[in-house]
Amino acid sequence: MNTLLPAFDDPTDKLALRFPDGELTYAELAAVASDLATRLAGHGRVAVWATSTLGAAVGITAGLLAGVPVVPVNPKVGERELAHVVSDSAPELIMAVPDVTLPEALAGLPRVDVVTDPAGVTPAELPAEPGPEAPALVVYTSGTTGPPKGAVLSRGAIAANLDGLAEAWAWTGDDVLTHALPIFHVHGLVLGTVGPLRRGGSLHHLGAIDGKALAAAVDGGATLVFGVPTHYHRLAADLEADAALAASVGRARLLVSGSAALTAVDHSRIEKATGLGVRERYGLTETLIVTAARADEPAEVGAVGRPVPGTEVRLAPLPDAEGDDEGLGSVEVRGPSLFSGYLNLPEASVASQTADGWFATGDIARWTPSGALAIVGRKATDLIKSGGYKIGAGEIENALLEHPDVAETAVIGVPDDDLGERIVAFVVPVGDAPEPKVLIDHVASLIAPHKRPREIRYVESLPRNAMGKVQKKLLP
Ligand code: MLC
Ligand code: AMP
Repeated sequence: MNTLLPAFDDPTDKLALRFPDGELTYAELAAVASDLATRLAGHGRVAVWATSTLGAAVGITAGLLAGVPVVPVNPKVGERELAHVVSDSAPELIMAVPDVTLPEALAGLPRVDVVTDPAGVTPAELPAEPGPEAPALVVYTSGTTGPPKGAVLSRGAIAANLDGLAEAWAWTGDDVLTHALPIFHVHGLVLGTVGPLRRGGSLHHLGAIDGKALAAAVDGGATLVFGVPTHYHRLAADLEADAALAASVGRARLLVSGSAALTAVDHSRIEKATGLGVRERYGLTETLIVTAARADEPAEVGAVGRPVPGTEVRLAPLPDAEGDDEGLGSVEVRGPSLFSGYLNLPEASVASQTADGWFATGDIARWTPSGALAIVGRKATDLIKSGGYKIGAGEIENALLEHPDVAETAVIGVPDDDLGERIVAFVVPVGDAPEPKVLIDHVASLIAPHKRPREIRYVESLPRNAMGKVQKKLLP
């Protein structure tokens, strides 16, 4: 039996994956993915060009069935970041759909075309499944400094987390999940793609967030909706403008938000439009999902639910806790869903743990009277969450400093109704200030478009303390 994806032992004609470019039943997916898996077996790590397409999802499924760790690559990633991901993860091949042109940095890798047409493909025998400690995925995530780190997620961690969430959300093989999340990060990949496949249910990927498409998906049988707060913010506007769409979405069983904080305003807009209270869940790439609001309890605005079954959460006292901060602590996590470490970074892996072996998230929270966790902030000012993406200020500053017109820069996140935080770069130009778009495009092409500043503010100097360190708190 495949312990990670048991539905592939005896695949049925039930729908497994539907993307804007095509769909496959379990029997069809088992055929194309097992055929591909035979070509992956025995490799160290394999990469997938992770567009929001059926082909990318087939590639990921094939890697998991082959027991070979998969590195999902953000297809929008810029040249500098891509070069880092490729050299750090050293994939032995790249899977992509046949008609796509891959960037230069991937040209040296053997390319394996992902076939999504099951016609004429016979299911192949799968290689022996590795144990639960074997790596399943390497997902790149930003830190405060340096390039993104590859978090290694084991098969057992993924299985344990998805089973805990299944308990919290009564998530079964009868559920049809719908979302518009990218499938190269934990949210859209582990929860949003491996999740339904582990349950033996269906995924209906929307491609992009849009109220009409979501309403149609729910009308077509979707029961469960996942999204980042920016998705719900945009959805709220669509649903307020069209009562029929709102009524359709309201027929879903459960709306779930995560990856960043959902504002109370958007929570109530969605509830008013659909009659459904959005359940929040909280997690990190390194820990997978830590807490989740349960389906059988009412949604609690501003709280992210209870620990996922199997996961332990504690709040460590803050060093400078004051009277006002009573009850606040930094979130630490222990349990079977934790990552196995950062690829090639043993010191950073050790540094992420407390002396007694808990993972220190860097988030600050308190318990609510009902026993749920409420996230109130994070320790690092140099981490920005924009649109649900975690972005290190240092990555952007380094990219900007590579531009000849930039003498000094400091990057911060400022509150934004749509993105949660908006990236703003304060720049001291070398001479005449270039058009902001020049610097914005420079960052987008070097690292990734979602890491580009939305705004450049030119200043004559940056506020610094006596040691010469930039005082970001003094930036407007
Ligand atoms: C814009 N674009 C550019 C550009 N400006 N491309 C190149 N150069 C430029 N200068 C492109 C973008 O790539 C994008 O393409 C399109 O134009 C619109 O850009 P955008 O405005 O930046 O996108 P936006 O609509 O703001 O994105 C919002 C969003 C996105 C919500 C869709 O932020 C998103 O997908 N967020 C999900 C993040 C996520 O999954 N996080 C989970 C992390 S795991 P295109 O084609 O992309 O539209 C985690 C753990 C947990 O956190 O708990 O879950
Ligand atoms: P990532 O590294 O992309 O996995 O992002 C993890 C971070 O996202 C966490 O440390 C939190 O700061 C944030 N996060 C995830 N879910 C939530 C949530 N529901 N509410 C607030 N913050 C969240």
